[in-house]
Amino acid sequence: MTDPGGNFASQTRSERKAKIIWSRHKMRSFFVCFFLLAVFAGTRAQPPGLIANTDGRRTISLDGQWQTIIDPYEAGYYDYRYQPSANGYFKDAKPRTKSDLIEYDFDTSESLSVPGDWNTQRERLLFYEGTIWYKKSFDYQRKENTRLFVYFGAANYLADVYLNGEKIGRHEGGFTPFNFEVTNLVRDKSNSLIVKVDNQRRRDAVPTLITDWWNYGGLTRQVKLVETPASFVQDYFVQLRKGSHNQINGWVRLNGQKLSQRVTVRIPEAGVSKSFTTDANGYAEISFNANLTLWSPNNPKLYDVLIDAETDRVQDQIGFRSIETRGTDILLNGRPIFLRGICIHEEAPFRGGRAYSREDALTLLNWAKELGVNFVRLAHYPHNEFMVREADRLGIMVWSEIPVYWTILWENPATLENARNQLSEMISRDKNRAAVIVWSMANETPVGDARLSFLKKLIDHARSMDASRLISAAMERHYVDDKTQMIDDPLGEYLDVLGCNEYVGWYDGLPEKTDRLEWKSKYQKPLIMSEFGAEAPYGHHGDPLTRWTEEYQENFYQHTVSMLKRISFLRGTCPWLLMDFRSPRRPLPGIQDFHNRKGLISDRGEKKKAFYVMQKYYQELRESFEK
Ligand code: GCB
Repeated sequence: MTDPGGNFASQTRSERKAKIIWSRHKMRSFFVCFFLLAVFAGTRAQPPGLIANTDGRRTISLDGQWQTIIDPYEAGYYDYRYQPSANGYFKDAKPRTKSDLIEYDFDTSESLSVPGDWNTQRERLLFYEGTIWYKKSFDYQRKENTRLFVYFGAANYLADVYLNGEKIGRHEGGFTPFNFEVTNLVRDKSNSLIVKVDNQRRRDAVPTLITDWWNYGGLTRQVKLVETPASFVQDYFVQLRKGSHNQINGWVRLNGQKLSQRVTVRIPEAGVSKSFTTDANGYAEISFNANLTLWSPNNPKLYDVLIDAETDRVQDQIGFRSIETRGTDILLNGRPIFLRGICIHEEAPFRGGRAYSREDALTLLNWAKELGVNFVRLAHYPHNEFMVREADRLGIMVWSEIPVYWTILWENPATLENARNQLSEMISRDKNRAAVIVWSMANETPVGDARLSFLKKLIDHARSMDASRLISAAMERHYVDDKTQMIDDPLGEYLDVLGCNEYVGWYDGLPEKTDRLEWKSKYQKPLIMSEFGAEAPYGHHGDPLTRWTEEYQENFYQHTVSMLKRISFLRGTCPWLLMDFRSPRRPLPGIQDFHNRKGLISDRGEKKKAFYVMQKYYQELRESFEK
């Protein structure tokens, strides 16, 4: 488990500790360890954590083919007494004499593409859940006054990372980035970077054992080396203060030996140049006024923002907008809006498997635009950074969430810590993206005290990291009589915006059932109908009451849209969902074939009849809200 924003430091310490326990020379090692811990604790002014905006830095891509070993029994990790082995595959050993016994060889093993899930790269790995070892060799020209980090966009689910036989850290959570420093381990030639990736589902993990999406394993996002100066701008938060249209509030954090520096934040196009001095921890709060063109879907204005420290400079493109609620309204830049949304899974159009590229993001987001959206719900976990960056450029508002889904172990402190860490990493990566307006804490979680206390802690944590965005969660609702749906989940009290998933007309009755339904809420808050939908494979036809047909799905949408129009506090809709996706819970042969077919578009890009029902509704909404 990593600590919020501090994965490198804590892991290095604990891993060093673990290594010592396995060593034969216990006493000597103990003193070495004690010394290292003391030195480390002494010099660690603040946790290094995630490096922000790696695209704005000098990087070397490690994408491409990686050598891999499938290890279902974890023979490369545990010895035959189930103890961590000192000579695991991470040693990347080679026989030195003709008599040496070594039972693995990365270099003659098969390769896999990174980024990419393993399931869709080899037919026999489609259902594989377990460990695969990845190895990449690289040369590196070491430079004076330069630090080096290895950065992973994501690894699903548990990653143990080694460089040149030494463990550099562990990361848990399949959808958020992490980095480890390798400055002192890297060498000029033939570095061996090895990652053990394990996607075994666990009851105490986040997500837990059951989900309605494929458990794609592997190094699913980009891997790169990031170079920084010895003291560098590690992270920054540059956004409008909540409710303000011209006051920027935030902070800058440096990392390295020279922590106290003069830092200038510049927005040349807005004529802004403001200087601050970081404290002994490398931290400075920033606050200044700026006359800005605000970011909105109609004008997704991004400014070049430069953070100039004495020893480093980082450049980013940042938009500025305000987002708040008033009664049941959602206000963007002070004006009421309706969120015309669509849910999206991180599933690749056409080729299938995990989406990971800018092209994938653009295909999905442009389909969403064609539907008429100004909003997307990126379900059910943080998507890759391209999605959020492209949404920023295209003017699409984003709901981003963590995989606290269905049946989490609410009473387990380690599960809470894990969820909190994934939340930290999501916010940490995307906090400067104007497109992101909602952080969502959970999806369809059951009402109960332990769950409420768990989610309240996540909400407090999200607000402490970012007070400027709206907090939501996709909740359930219930019947108070056969014509009334009630939203009164106690969680609603702590949210800014209510999210609600409903499937009346699919899991609950036939589409006509929606005609008689009224909706009530205990809260004077805006509602986003965060899911509703019905399944139909593209091209499967029949009459409007025959399941699995495009006509049924169309009928479902027609009735649902009429119902939605009657909900006075509704301020957003996110049908489930843009594109069909793979799911282990959907075996029906000839119809699902292990896909959830609730997409308005098939995984081949074909638009189903229901697409046009939503498109028409969004056209009407746009006209009425923008007149
Ligand atoms: C839900 C879940 C979503 C499922 C969907 C369905 O409520 O939030 O993950 O895929 O229903 O299709 O049943």
